[in-house]
Amino acid sequence: MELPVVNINSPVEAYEDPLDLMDEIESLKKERDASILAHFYVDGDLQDIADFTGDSLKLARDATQVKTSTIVFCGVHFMGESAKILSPEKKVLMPDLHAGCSLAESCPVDRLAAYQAELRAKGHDFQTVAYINTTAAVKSLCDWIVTSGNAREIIDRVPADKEILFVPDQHLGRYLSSVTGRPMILWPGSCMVHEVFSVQDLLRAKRNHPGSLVMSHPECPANILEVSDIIGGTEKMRKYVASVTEPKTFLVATEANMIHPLKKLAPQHEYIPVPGIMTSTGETCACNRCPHMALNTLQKVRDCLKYSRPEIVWQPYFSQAQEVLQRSLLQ
Ligand code: CIZ
Repeated sequence: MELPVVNINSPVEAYEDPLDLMDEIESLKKERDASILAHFYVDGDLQDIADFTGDSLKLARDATQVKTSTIVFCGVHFMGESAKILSPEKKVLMPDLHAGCSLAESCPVDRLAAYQAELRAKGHDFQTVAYINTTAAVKSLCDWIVTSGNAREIIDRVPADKEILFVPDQHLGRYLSSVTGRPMILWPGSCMVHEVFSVQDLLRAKRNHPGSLVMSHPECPANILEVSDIIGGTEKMRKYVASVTEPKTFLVATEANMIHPLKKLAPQHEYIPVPGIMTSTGETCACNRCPHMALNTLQKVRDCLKYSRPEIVWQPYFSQAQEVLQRSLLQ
């Protein structure tokens, strides 16, 4: 079979009918014995064709349960890595291996190793807790992995006599420190999507929609969380809207594709994505969309099934990351 020439500098795909692509994907899935896993932050069409949708905690667990020999992971690179690490016997394909994560990039493995050594040399006795949005190489240097869905529970497992180094999301770390009462040494990373919400715009939107509720992801900075009614990861957001029967307006401060599963689950409500703001110009922008998640498209899902690539390939440091991921997410 002839492989396509991949030009990563040319993101524009020739138009193909989405319904035709969906049919093609359905038959390729059978041919290749594959299941599709899709994160809540990818495009709604991809969530609709997926066999499993969820946050990274649920998808990591789903990856261990799928019956097929191949997984196509629609999300970002660290999620595909976690699926491979927890299910090494499966072939894990990703529509686009360039789908990275600003948080993961903010914490390179060599800088973390140097910082841990510096803290130890200064006499700190600590455990390292990493948000799942990190590379597998970074995970291999950590004691615990948390997701937005299990963070409190995992932090309770860190012995009380140990300090906590939390990487890489300073906002999530600060929030977790406030709710658990555990002081933390924070790595100065942040998510490019959650960092850009403007508190002024949010307060204006709240005023324009009397009775609305602000629902924010804990990756948002403290000034956004302070004016929020509900703070939680994507699974918590879903549970919350499903528990409210009376129609409400929710102002949602997270990746805008999250509106798709919320609408599907609880269509009685109105959901308004909080816009991002471009700090250089002060204008609102579409930066509440993650550019990495947006690299996942129907065409790329079809192509990765057709050509069985690109694939997450097992790396030597995955074994160490496997231990910490299993302990944190599966036990
Ligand atoms: O845990 C995840 O999947 C992320 C990155 C966000 C969320 O809350 O689902």
